[in-house]
Amino acid sequence: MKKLKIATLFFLTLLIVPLIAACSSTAQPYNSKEKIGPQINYTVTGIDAGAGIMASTQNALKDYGLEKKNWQLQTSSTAAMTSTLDKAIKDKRPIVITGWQPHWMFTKFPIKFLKDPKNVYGKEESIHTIVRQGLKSDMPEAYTILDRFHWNPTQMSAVMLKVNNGMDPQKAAKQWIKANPDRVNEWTKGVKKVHGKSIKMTYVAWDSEIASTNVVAQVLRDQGYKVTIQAMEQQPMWASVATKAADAQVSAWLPKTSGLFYKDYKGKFVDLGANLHGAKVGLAVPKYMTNINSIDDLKNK
Ligand code: PBE
Repeated sequence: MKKLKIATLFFLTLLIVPLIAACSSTAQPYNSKEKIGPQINYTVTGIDAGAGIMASTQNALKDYGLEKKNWQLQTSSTAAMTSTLDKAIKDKRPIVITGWQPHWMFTKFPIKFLKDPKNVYGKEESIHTIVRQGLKSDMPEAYTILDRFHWNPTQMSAVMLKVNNGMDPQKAAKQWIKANPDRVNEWTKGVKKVHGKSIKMTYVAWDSEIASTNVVAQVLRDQGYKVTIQAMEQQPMWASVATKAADAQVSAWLPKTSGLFYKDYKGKFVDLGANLHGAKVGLAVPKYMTNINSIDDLKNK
């Protein structure tokens, strides 16, 4: 019995020691005098595999010659990424993340976008509203509201922040609608009320899309619609509108981030144009990584 315990302990030690060693190589504070790659095991901390920013980052690793140097993109989730970022910043450790705006990560953490001289991520993006074909004639009231729906990054961030602080998204949407009657009135002015007609929206559970989808859904409810919203991966979301299984989505980041899906399903949906201007996507690092300012610096510094 005792022997068994000692043996177990011995093997556990064998397992744990290299684990600790592996961790400690990334647990050091950022050192601007050493190359950045080895300090973070050549890893970019990413989010869910289906996100456009993940595809763009794979392209960036190729185009900037980072893939050849064994840089890799780690898949996780927005929640896991922001929690890893939070811990890294508390210890002043180096980290490179996939970052985008609007998002509370840029208000909550001292981070900056890396310059993208090869323009892999594109400059500014807009978020578009995409509806199914035939919606205009089937549900003209909803179509008008969806067509008019637009807001700005500050307004979207306000809803996101409430949800990030733990509020239920539908409640956050209701509060925002109540506080912004003028903006909402721009979308609904003169539109006839309906009585319990069903409409379905699909979305991906990214913070920004949780905010926008819940606000639009609530405005449509206030108009008299019976609205269901369903979260799913990005590809099925596009397919749902293309096949008319869903009526609308407000989650198309263009021209680049959702660009592949836009191209794949072109002709099978109606693009109602931008509902938000001034979005941005790229790689980001904490501001204390003062000598890392461009994606090129990941290779050279
Ligand atoms: N995002 C947020 C998404 C779009 C919205 C930037 C994480 C993406 O596809 O990358």
